[in-house]
Amino acid sequence: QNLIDGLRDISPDQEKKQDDKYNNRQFKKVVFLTGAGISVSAGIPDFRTPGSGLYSQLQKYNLPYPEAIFEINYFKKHPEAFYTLSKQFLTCGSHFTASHFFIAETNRRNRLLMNFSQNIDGLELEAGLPESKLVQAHGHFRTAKCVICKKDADINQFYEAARNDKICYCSNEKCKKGIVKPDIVFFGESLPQTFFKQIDSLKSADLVFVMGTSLKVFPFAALVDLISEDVPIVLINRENPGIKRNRFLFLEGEIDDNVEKIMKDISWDFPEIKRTY
Ligand code: CNA
Repeated sequence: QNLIDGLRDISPDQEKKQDDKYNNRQFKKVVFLTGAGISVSAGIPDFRTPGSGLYSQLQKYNLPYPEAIFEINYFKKHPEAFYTLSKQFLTCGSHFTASHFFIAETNRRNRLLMNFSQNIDGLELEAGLPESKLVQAHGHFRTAKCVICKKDADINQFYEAARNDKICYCSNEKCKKGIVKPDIVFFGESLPQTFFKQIDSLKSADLVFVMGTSLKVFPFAALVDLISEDVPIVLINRENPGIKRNRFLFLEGEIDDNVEKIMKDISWDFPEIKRTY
């Protein structure tokens, strides 16, 4: 609880009285490490929750194994599976959740250093987070490229093709056969440069929230090991994916309930946000 108190707004007088240790200290360089769990209440399934997660719902795609739908070599041979899945994503018209709002609000109150997200939905931006404070480690759906010649493609043409159960091919006369893929990082592809450029910012974090992730995907999962032992971590998740350390608070259970409770406790106003379940 003392940890969360460090997010409260304090007067300049109180600020002077802070000590260098963590007692009575106001956090000003907060980092969020987030995953699919923070978007579940927006109606977007995560990967690994048994039953409701995407990996439990892929029978209709006839995949050799669930991860194949996001593997670059499989995509080059069988793009239909990913295109069909994207269609489902594109039509769900999701709204940001309490977690996205909390992250954006931390930034509006000048406490956010960076949000490293594994999510590709971009709901952080919808909640008002500027792109400069968001590292989408696994890419996004805002731009697209040809998988062969890497020429930029029009993302709207990808959307159009996906909606009409077609495949979008490269417009480059010399290429033509390359399939267009949104700039999402598939298994077998490297992460965007911004991920590696921003890793250093973790070293100056004074508080880290880990929310909605099973920490199974590397190198993202390794970010937790880069956080200095004296920097507190607050985990908000249904289960602990294996974080063990001294300065550690685990808020177990539904993410939105915990995030809303935190904001109430520290008197941050937040809008009513509809949950889809
Ligand atoms: P994951 O492996 O599916 O883990 C999700 C975690 O969130 C699990 O630990 C769940 O228990 C937890 N969780 C889910 N719902 C809740 C809830 N309501 N309250 C509390 N905890 C909850 O997903 P990760 O993000 O760890 O895996 C990384 C993958 C998922 C990345 O490559 C993403 O691109 C990919 N992904 C992203 C989205 C998206 O953009 N919204 C959706 C599905 C998958």
